[in-house]
Amino acid sequence: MNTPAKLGSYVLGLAVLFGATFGAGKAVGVVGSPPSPGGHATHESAPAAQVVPAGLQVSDDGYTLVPVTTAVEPGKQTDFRFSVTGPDGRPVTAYQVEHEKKLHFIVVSRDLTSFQHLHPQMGSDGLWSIPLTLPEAGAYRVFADFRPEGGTGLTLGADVYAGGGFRPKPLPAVSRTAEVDGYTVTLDGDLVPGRTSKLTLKVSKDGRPVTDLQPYLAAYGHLVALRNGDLAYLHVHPDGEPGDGKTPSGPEITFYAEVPSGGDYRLFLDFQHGGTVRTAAFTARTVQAPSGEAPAEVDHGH
Ligand SMILES: [Cu+2]
Repeated sequence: MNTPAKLGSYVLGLAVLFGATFGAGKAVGVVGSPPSPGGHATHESAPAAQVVPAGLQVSDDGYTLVPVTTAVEPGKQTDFRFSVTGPDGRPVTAYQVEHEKKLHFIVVSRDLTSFQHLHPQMGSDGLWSIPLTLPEAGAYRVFADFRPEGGTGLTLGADVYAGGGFRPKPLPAVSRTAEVDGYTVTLDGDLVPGRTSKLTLKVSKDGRPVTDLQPYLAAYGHLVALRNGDLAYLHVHPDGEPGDGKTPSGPEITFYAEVPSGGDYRLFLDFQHGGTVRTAAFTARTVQAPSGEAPAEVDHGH
């Protein structure tokens, strides 16, 4: 697949991600079809909110996330196991590799203050396992983001509990700056419900822009957006990829994202520098586009 076409389907995928792509079988034909010029023009009058966003269901399109481990002790590493059963009721063993992995596993506390992006190992029987530590007592949401061989991409979610006294934390304040391990990441751009929004994340360290980000899972950054309130899931990928001759290795990473409704979202950016993957987290509040303003221009060009 050439780059523009690939990017085009990402962008198109985003348009419907919170709509139907990763959720319902009905949208299958949409995925991977060539992007129409202007991307989201058709979307303007039909916000994606009518369809169930990804990650809210434990079972969709015949596939079910089946946690074998459902309760763990906080602060203690557990061998967390699960499977994904297919339409025949049996564990799925054939997956398509997406971003270098067959399955991406995201673990988030329900109060959105803890985030882990993991890559479990699958046995030949379709049983997945991953060493997992849930930092504190509470309710967690686990997401399996995958594409069964020959099928469409799905994100299924299930609740997992760490027993004990639970002290929920308030949603961190809205901020355009996040600090992690001496790195500062700033967020530019606004989330606009029903529209494609360009988000630019800029990484610096000790006041200097970082220009030698390392590819991580075939990208300079991975962004997961979760809606406050129900943890609806949006996995967004950056514009361009390492080695395509036009995507810089920092300090800026550009993403296109579309959120289905107004409100607060928690954004988690994974980036790699100096051999370590770190996560910068932001709380972002959507803004309403001024009426009559055209949707964000998506650059599929090149
Ligand atoms: Cu992943």
